[in-house]
Amino acid sequence: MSSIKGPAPSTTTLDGSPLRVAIVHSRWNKTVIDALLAGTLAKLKALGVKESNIVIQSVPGSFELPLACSKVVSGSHVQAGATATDLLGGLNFGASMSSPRPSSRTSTPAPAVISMPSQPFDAVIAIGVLIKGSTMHFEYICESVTHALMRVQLDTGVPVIFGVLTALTDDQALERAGIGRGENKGHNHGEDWAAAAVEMASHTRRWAEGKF
Ligand code: RBF
Repeated sequence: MSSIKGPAPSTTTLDGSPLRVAIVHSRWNKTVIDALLAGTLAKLKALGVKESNIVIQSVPGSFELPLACSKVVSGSHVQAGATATDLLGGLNFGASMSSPRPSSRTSTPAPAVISMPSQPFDAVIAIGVLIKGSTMHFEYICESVTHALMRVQLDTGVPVIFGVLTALTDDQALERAGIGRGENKGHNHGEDWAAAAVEMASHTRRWAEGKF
């Protein structure tokens, strides 16, 4: 019998073309992270999100995700409100999918006119992979990260998509990234996270305008 699990398709058409999305991912369990990141990116683009409107940042582990998401959201508001002349050479979320630009300065910095994105992030996708080990770390990190990511989205009003796998075994994690070692490759949940980001970002924009 086929599984009854998983999200039903959205009842609204998903259009990512006006949206700006941040992906914040951890680097623990990199093989799985890389697959999830690829699935997320492919789906975001398939839903119309422009490459120039996707920003990717990484942090060491899942425990770092909530603060990073919070700062990325607030930084994007600073960026959107900033003038085009960046005398300080500061925030650089405009680097999009390429490598971050070094923020080093000479002693007499010339005013650099750069094109600053005028739009804060409409959604943030937090991606991490927690795999249970022999100590209590797994439980503590899962619990605190889950609660904190929820807090970030409620505090900022910007959807934070919960792309954190909490797997009991390596195989569980691999299957949820679509790269299972057995016959069943599983499903890449990154695709669902991208769709959730576009849907929640669109809803949030509409609801904020009092449109239902
Ligand atoms: N981070 C993850 O993203 N996934 C893990 O499975 C994971 N397991 C950890 C296990 C131990 C014993 C420790 C000490 C850390 C682990 N971390 C893991 C890293 C954690 O999220 C964080 O980056 C570090 O604790 C530094 O704050």
